[in-house]
Amino acid sequence: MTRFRGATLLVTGGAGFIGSAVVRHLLRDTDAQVVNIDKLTYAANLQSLPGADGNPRYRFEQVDICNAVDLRKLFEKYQPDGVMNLAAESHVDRSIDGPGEFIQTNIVGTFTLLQEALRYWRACESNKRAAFRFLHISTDEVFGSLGQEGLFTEESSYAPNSPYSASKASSDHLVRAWRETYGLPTLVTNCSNNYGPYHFPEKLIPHMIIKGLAGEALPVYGSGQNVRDWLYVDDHARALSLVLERGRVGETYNVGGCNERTNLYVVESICDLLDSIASHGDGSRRKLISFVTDRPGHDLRYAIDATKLQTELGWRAAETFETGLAKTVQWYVDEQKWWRSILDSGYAGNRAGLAGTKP
Ligand code: NAD
Ligand code: TDX
Repeated sequence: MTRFRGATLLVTGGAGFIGSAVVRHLLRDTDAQVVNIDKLTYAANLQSLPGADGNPRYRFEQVDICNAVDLRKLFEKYQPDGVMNLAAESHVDRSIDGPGEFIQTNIVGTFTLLQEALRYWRACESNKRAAFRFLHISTDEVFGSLGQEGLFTEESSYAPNSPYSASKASSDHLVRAWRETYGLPTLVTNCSNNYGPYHFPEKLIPHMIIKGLAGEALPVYGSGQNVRDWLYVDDHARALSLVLERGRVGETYNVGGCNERTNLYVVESICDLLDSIASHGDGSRRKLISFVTDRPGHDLRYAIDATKLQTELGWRAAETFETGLAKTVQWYVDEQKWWRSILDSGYAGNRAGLAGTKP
């Protein structure tokens, strides 16, 4: 292993779903020194980083990315070679009920992090300044909704529809502006829906696995015909370290696994996998599917063209949707301690996001 040898990377949001996959990947597959900066919101879980604490290449700092003073101290203390910004409020339904936190963390937090990175970067000696990278992790939701045809490319225009995606679009624009105006060496990735182990149970796939295991109703929004393009989280983590290492400064890269599926297909697949792994003696779990009120402003379809990442950086997804989903369902069956502790600490799995329903 020689990747990132001698390099220190600040990873914000490293106790979240994708951030923890990035931290696990960096510790397992590279030589990087990793500093996990996380405020520890409801979505964070340090149990998602087994073994990290004992690793001499790992440090944890409980810091809010909106806090400039604290961030400045971290830049001074660690003298990083790169920043990967994954700290965010990430759940669309929560953004409908309470957008304020999304504006704070996703926009003000990214702004604050950019300012402190810029201040630090300007003071670096020339070799360090030339090698420094700021990678901002974003979503395909900034492009809005596709119709039945077409794919999002790096040239797609921004048209965010939810408070969440609007806050992410805003942060992407800030990152671009800090590059164009101040020369900060930034890159942006826009990825499709992730799934895999350590995913907070409010999101579609873990929500359905946990409800399905309990034999409870499986709430599919609207007709279930909305399409998402699913990517196994470890494939995303590998893409991010590649872009940080070899991506061209100032560029954006789309990340996706060519796995378009309707929500109904996803939920039916989970039912079938659960039936085969953990039969509950009451017939197929497909009977539990229940169509409920649609999400306000529900985007119809997302689909990513990842050609640029594949041809420029040689990235390929290792998992298909079928292999990744089977692994994921098995993980939730085996690792019940991880998600039961989230339920025990008060997460009730109730429906969110109806506040925006139009009159
Ligand atoms: P997550 O909600 O699981 O984790 C977010 C993490 O950020 C948590 O650990 C939380 O404590 C931390 N955090 C929140 N506010 C913070 C703050 N002010 N300061 C410091 N830490 C803070 O989110 P995720 O699914 O891992 O998403 C990570 C990033 O990837 C986000 O930027 C998201 O927009 C983007 N993304 C997610 C997906 C997906 O499918 N989950 C897809 C594409 C892009
Ligand atoms: O109970 C549910 N029933 C249902 O039908 C839930 C929780 C979701 N859905 C639908 C809504 C979406 O069409 O499933 C789809 C996926 O929903 P989420 O898991 O909430 O993800 P999504 O809104 O697509 O956003 C996710 O992918 C892009 C992440 O949460 C974002 O952070 C990321 O940017």
